Order: sequence, then structure tokens, then C-alpha cells
Amino acid sequence: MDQEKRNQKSIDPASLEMLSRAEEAGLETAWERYDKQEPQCGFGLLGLCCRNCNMGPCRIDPFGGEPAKGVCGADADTIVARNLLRAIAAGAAAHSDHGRDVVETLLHASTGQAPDYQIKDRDKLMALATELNIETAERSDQEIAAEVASTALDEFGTRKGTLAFLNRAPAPRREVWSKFGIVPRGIDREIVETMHRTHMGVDTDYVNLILHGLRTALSDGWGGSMWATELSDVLFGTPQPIEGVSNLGVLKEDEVNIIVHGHEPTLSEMIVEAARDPELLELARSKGAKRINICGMCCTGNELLMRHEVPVAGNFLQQELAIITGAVEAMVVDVQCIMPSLTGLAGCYHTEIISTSPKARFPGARHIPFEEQNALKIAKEIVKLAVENYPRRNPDRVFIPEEKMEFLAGFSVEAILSALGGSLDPLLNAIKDGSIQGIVGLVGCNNPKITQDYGHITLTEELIKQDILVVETGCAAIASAKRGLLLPEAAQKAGPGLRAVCEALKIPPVLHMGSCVDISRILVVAAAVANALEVDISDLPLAGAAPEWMSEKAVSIGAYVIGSGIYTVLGTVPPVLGSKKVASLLTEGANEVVGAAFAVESDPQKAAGLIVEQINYKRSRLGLP
Ligand code: SF4
Ligand code: MSK
Repeated sequence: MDQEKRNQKSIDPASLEMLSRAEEAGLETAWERYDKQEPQCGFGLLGLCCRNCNMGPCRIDPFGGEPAKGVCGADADTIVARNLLRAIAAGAAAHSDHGRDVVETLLHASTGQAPDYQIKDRDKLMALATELNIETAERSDQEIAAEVASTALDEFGTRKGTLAFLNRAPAPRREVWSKFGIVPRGIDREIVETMHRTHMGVDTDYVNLILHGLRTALSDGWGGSMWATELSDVLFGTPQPIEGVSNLGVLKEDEVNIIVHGHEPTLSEMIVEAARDPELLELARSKGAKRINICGMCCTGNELLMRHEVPVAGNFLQQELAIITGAVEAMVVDVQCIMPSLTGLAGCYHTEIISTSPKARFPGARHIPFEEQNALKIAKEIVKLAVENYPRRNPDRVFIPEEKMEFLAGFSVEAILSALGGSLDPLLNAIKDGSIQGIVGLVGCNNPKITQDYGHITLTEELIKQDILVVETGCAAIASAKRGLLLPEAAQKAGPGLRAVCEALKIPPVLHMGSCVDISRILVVAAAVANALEVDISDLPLAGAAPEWMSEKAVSIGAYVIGSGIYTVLGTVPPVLGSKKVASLLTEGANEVVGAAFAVESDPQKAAGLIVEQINYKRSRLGLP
């Protein structure tokens, strides 16, 4: 492949170097598999294919010809809306099931069944207990934690009327949800109802379907994801600004490299602890390695870098490239965003893929079931296996790119407040006087449909130039970390207003707020700003963006972000264009319902223009300069 074609795949030099190595070695990655899929199925791209019953599969002619209806009579609007709803439900389920696992770990830690976990942030536990009206006087931390966890578990079913954290949203937002009947009741309930409504012969009204999609997504953002974040902070500590290093250059030639990949911090936290075990370190030395090097990947990387000085090896499209370095003794995976291709690639090297979750097995991987009751013991077993694998590494096949970059991460809501001196006032004043024009939550994945990291970086740089503070999570945040945008020095790339604020507070113009579930932190900040100004979230100069999104979780995120009143620009097209009515409801009509809508723009420069326009409009309505 010529250099020009390769350069269209990524803007990250480490990825480009590894792609060239992969090509030399005859190894296939997601980029080549994407090329082989082209042209992708037109019905699928437009959302016009239905497989919801066995009279089908059915597809609708996108040009208005025949077939215009499925066997049951469902038309394009119904089929597109139902498909979108099922994607929202899958995304909400993924985030919320992760949340439930964290809740159960807290419950078991507080009842002595998971002895390796402790409550690391007592203040946060007490604050949550107070918020949830849980008695704290004369009770042990364990008793309080058990009741907080049990209250959280109730949120998944239907034993209560609505979700507790909805009270964090400003009153006008809650009124909007009430008026349109989209107040989420239980997290699982909304997901189950989505599956029911989209079954053959149930809900066929596209408006009614989309409204329930918003309700399901809101149960993720203000429910499952928010619980995952809050209770991870209680168990593992609320992140504070921390320095780290990112990109494939964090792998070490003379150390045992273990990559932890996936999403749930319950496992990765224990692996980090196990790697400090003196016996395992001695074993590593006896095998000729200097140290045990734990690195993160994707959102597990974000969870670890937010709380420990664990380097992050890369974002979504770098998982295969990490194995091709030939320097990874073990890639330990749990759930979500783990490519099924990893085991095949690992088979070409000495790398062990170790799956750990009963929910996610990978043919060809070694499975070591992770149980929270024996968490540290199992984590040590996994680390030992990786150490023993070190002598099997073939030094002649090792190639680690040099690229790595320092970053500052760990901007939880609490950390932002502390950087502001304990109150939101400096931020509110900066927004009011125009030094900060607005705030954009820039999130999401990589997708081979877009040059890797180009969407994230171009949009981020354009926005900060316009004095817009950018807060990031997930693979978008890792892209910025690799590019040096998470350093306070990056303020030099910002407009004069934002630059002055960043220099005064010694913060970067792009704040890393965590993993995918931590988008709930962005909701909390948005709600706090709206409450302070006594307006709705939809009145604020805010926007969301997902320039390179690919997962169903991102569909749920997009839906709860607009459901919360925040205009959102997507960089890859969702499969909804097969119905003009659904597309128009999502991009225009939603404004009349939730005060926000989607836009789709794959050119990040143009996306920045759309966002600036929206922020200017919101500022003018608030009477701000
Ligand atoms: Fe076809 Fe209707 Fe069955 Fe879908 S639900 S596969 S449109 S018959
Ligand atoms: S890991 S969901 S690729 S952000 Fe959360 Fe990255 Fe997207 Fe997975």
C-alpha cells in the first residue's frame, strides 16, 4: 500500500508505523477488514432492514419503489425507528450492566464477601448517603455502603417510581421529561420495554418509539452510567489531577508488558495491585525482565489513568496494533470494545489473550474467571501467567514505536471544583464575561470510516481556538492525550479568553473526565451550571460531539445527551436516513420536545462551525456577549 493511502487511515504516527509493520508481516487489521466490507449494504446503512420476525428478513426500497413495506406491513418509518431503539437499548444495557457490577462489588465489599475491596472515598460515600436520605448517624461505613448499594440495586428494577439522580437535573428539565412522558422509571424496565415495543406487531408509531428511546437512554445517563461512576469513585477513589503517559511507546522492551483492556475497573484495579507484589516482581526479574509494566487500553485505560499512574497504550483502533508490537505478554480483557480478531492476531505472537468475564468469552483466549470474592488472588494468577510468558517473547519480532506523550487527566467534578477554588463561580463568571464562550463534551470511539483521531483532534483544536472549553471521555480523550492537548501548555493553542483562564487555573484547555460511563460527570456539571444560573440545561451554551463514534453505547449516549437538552453533532452517520420522518424528528423536531437535536457532519471543521453557531445562539438568548 502506498504511503498516501496509509496516511488516510490515521493521523497518529505510532499507528501509522504499526500499520506498516502489520502490512510487512501480512497481518490484517480493522482497516483492511473495513475495506473488504465496501461497498457496505445500502439497506443496513439506511436502517431499512428488519429481522425482528421470521416472516422476514424484510427490506424497504429506499427510492420509494417496491417493496415499500415488510411482510407484516411495517413501513420505513417504523423499521428505522425500531432499529434505532434496539441500538439504544443495547448501549444502555452495556453501560448499566457495567454499573450493576460496580454496585454489586460495593455491596459485597460492605458485607465482607469481597475482602480485597475497600471504601477509598468515604466523603463521597457520605455525600451520596445524604443525597439519598440514608441515615448515617451512629452507623459504620460498611452499613451505610450496604444501604447505598442496595438503594442503587433497586434502581434497576421497578420497585421505585423514578430514578434518584434525576433530582440532580434542574426543575425545568424534569418538567420537560414529565410533560412528554419520558421520565425513566427503572433502568432494566426501560430496556425491557424497548425490546417489547420493538417486537413484531407492538409499537409502530415512530414518534412514540423515539420518545421511548429517549426514556431508555435517560435511564442510562442519569441511571446506569451515573451509578457506575459514583460507586467506582467510592470504591476506587474519586479521580484528582494526575500525570501520565500515552501511546504505544509506553510498552517496554525490557519489562513484562500487560495490557488491561475493556471497561470494568473492578478487575483492572486488582491487576494494578497484583503487579506491585514483591514475589511477582522477583519472579519477573528471575525471568530477565526489569519490571512489570501494566498499561491500559480504551476505557479500562481511562479508569486506570484517572486513578493511578498507569500509562495508556492507546484507543480503540490501536488494540490490534499493540499485539503487533510483539512485546505484549498478556492482554487481559473483560467486556465491551474488545475486537474478536485479537485471539487470531495473538496466535501469531507469544501474547496470551486472557478473558475474565463470564459475559464475554473469546474462542482461542485463555479464560480465567474473575470473582470478586478472590479478586487479588486471581489477579496475581493472571500477572504470574504473563510473567512466565516473558521468556517466550521473540526479541527479533519486537517493534515498539517511540511515540508517547505526557498528559494531565483526572478531572472529576470534584477535581474541577477544587481547581476552581471550591465553587463554580469562576467558571460561571468566565462564561458570563465571554472568556469561555461555552463548553463542549467531546466523546466516543474510533471508527475506520474516519481517519483515526483526525475527527477528535481537528474538532478539539478548532473549538479551543474559539474559546470553547472541551471536556472529554473515552477514546476521544485518549486521542487528545496522545496529541498533547491534555497538558496545561496546550492552552497556547486556545483563544485568548480560554488561554487566560487555563493559565490562571493551571489547567489544560481540554479536560479528561474519564471513561464512557463518566459522561455522567459531564451531565452533573451541566446540571450544576444550569441550577446555578436558574435556567434549563437546554438554555446553556453547551454542545456534545462524537466525531468518530461506532458503538451502540454511543447511540445511547447521543440520545441521553439530547434528551438532557444538549445539541449534539455526530461525525459518522447513524442508520436512520431510510426514513425522512425519523431523520427530521432527530435533527429538527426534537428541538420542540427536548430543546435539543442532532446534527450529522463528518467534516470536523464544519462540525466546529455548527457548534460555534449553536453556542452563539444560546449565548445571545441568555443576553451574554
Ligand atoms: Fe418483516 Fe415485519 Fe417481521 Fe420486520 S417484523 S421482519 S418488517 S415481517
Ligand atoms: S472504549 S465505546 S471505543 S469510546 Fe469506552 Fe472507546 Fe467507544 Fe469503546
